[in-house]
Amino acid sequence: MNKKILVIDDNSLNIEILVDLLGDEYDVFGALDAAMSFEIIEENLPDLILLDIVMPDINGFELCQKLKLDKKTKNIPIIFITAKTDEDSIEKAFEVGGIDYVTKPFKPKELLVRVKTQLKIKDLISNLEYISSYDTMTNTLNRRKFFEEGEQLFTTSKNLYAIMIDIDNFKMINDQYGHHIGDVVIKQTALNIMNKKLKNSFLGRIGGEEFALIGTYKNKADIIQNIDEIRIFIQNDTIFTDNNEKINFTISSGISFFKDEFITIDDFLKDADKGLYEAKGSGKNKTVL
Ligand code: GH3
Ligand code: MG
Ligand code: MG
Ligand code: MG
Repeated sequence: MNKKILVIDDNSLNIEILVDLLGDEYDVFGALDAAMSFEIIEENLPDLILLDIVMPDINGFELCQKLKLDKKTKNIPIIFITAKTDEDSIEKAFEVGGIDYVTKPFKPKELLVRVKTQLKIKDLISNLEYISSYDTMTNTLNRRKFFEEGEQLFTTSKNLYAIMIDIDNFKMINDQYGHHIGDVVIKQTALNIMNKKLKNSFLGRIGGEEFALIGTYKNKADIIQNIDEIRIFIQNDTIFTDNNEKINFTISSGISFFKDEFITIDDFLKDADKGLYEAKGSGKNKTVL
């Protein structure tokens, strides 16, 4: 799929020139003012923005500032493309969050390579963000990111639940079938939790075969029912080894609902962990509140 570039310029001729230049390689959208650019962004989040400075309603500096304040658009690289050549404008462009500055009349090849370079850097940053936030084996949040997101939720909401999930007798699976199959079991567990994942929640792999969920609820009973449905689904899900041997396995979970006495997210998860400990001690393959 082509990368998307949004050109924001009050002069439609300037937009046409840039569409001609970039249109072969990229999907180029044009907007004549701020209102139109917000409409386009809503429908088609661009990978990069080329932004004029002098425009009648909101000027390019103000628009850039706005885009950098919005969570949805703050990571889109913005290259200013303008007839203004004074140093103050160049300085301001970078201060408001622009990543590059090109003056009109521009050199077409130069603009192309500048665009290409910024798109490449954006890809690299996205990859780094992914690697630093996700567990690559299961595609769930890694421990660090789970706690970061969880902390945020913990400080902003009260109608929260936390769930600790642990695969039962996992060591036996590793010992009997080998680490490779152990990994498959972990991946399959993550997939099954994600597929049935409770809405408005974060799922993280916080240990070897241990997952945690934190999220907001409307109805406590629904949460308990959902996690128990996941438990039953996993119990009935079969994995096959390379020799077509069938493997079935189970999980245990502990649930906690937020109480004012929890000062930190660790207190909250510890309470969920108590339920998990109880589930393990009373025969496993259980969900305990
Ligand atoms: P219980 O039912 O009480 O949870 O027992 P268990 O055997 O599942 O629990 P325990 O926590 O003692 O064992 C977890 C094992 O998971 C220990 C470790 O060697 C293994 N492990 C940790 N990370 C990985 C991994 O990424 N892949 C595989 N295959 N094994 C892992
Ligand atoms: Mg203009
Ligand atoms: Mg275990
Ligand atoms: Mg464990």
